[in-house]
Amino acid sequence: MSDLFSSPEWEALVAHRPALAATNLRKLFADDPTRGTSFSIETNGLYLDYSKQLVTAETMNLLVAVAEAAGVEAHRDAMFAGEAINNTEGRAVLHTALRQPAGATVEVDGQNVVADVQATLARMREFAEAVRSGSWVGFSGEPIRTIINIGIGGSDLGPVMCAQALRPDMADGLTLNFVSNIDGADLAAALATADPASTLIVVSSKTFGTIETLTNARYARDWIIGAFGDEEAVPKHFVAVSTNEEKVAAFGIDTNNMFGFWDWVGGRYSVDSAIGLSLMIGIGPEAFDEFLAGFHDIDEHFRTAPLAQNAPVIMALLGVWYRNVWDYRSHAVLPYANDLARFPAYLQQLDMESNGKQVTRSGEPVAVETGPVVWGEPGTNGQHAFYQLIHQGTSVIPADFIGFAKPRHEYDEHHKILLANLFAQTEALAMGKTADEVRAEGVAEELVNHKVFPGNRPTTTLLAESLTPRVVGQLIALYEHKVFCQGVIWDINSFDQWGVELGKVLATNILSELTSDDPAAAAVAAGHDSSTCELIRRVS
Ligand code: G6Q
Repeated sequence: MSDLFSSPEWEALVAHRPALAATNLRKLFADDPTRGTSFSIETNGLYLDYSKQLVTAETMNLLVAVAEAAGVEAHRDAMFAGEAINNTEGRAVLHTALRQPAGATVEVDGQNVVADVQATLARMREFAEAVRSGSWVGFSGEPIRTIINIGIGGSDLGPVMCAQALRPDMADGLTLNFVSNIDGADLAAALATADPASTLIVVSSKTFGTIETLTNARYARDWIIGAFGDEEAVPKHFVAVSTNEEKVAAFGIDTNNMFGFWDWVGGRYSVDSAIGLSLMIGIGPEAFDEFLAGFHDIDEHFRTAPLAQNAPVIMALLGVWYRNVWDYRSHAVLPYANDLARFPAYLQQLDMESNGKQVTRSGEPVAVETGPVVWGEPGTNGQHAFYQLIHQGTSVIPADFIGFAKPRHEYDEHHKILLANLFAQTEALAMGKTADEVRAEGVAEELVNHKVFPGNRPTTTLLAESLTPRVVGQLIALYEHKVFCQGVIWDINSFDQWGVELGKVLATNILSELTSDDPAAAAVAAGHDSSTCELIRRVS
């Protein structure tokens, strides 16, 4: 077990809490007129304002000392160097190699993986251009108008989130749809609006063994074959993205139409690999290159900036401060950009699948609490829904607000109202409203307590110029590295996900019962608990 949590650095951090409990954000701002700028960092056009966090300069020094004691820098360097830091799966963790510029060198087992990455990117670009230009045609000679990406989890959430975030970059006349759920309603909805003659199905699955994806892909294949009455149509309407050539071939997709990646790319870290193929077709290879460049901007910042001026490190440390020292259990991400509607869901997987762990890297019980519940919705919608609890509820919920100086639409007035709301929310959360201030407004005494805002509720504001492909790449990398640093401090493996296995195994068993002649009897015979037996009986 890590001895970080009995180290002087950790003890000093914990002992520091009363100093912050004795003050508040109002006082901290009143005492230091420069606070708004001194607790901020700017990197590659991203501005991170953490002045509305419950920290002082001393807090930050203590937190950075914890990061140093945890060996964040050495772990970071090991990840970038391709060491097998995913110890429970014996793998390197090299999503950073996916966005290295051509010509860079990162070796895994003596092989320069950047050259492999660039070779795949070149094939993806060529294919994406062929589809976009109409030179790739379907079986009956029609150009492709609809792309359906079939994948789930890490093979869906990244492309779907980015496709929405980058709506203004989407090619005219191309529709991108995503099918993930094994609920047939998902596939039915996508196929209902698509014309097989002009539809390309991208089957995205790292393992090519995921039941949801393979079932959806199988039915989509039948849909294509049924439309043309000819199996020969499949190669013109199906491509695969996978690491598993054998299974792709066994499924019936020509491996010439397969785009590969590698076991050192985790599913939730794979949107910048060939898993981004549907996105690349939608936004074009140049915009996809910009997207990758955004990741690389933050990789370089993370790799080289001192810990105290390192944006993902600071975000990680603030999370540790609240999760472990203040016992705040959830973390909200609130983008003030409607096109980032799926960003919280994307981060949910990135953060909760990575850091929702109960044992250390060596398998001992963790010494402290690990990942928080991550959630969120775009502003201003959330303001009319759940912000009440963030302002006046009994739980303190640290939040990241994300905003953009310039919109990518023509409605400037809308954008000013949006930004005004963003800034108003973080100010209200920090400063609150005292009973005296409420009374001074002439509020009746019996309503005063109802109208008090406690304030002192911590937020970070992330501001960028505009929601471009490059900025989307930057934002993802920022959170990837934040999650990484927290995993190092908590001494957990952020790159495995054993917690998703048990449900998959039980579902396979229950499926065989549900498809038997007598599901209720089969469930009893299998020895399920009485609740599960009754539920199975009711649907059979
Ligand atoms: C991500 C997870 C998981 C995975 C899906 C899909 O880190 O491993 O979400 O991406 O289960 O897996 P396949 O891509 O293998 O179908």
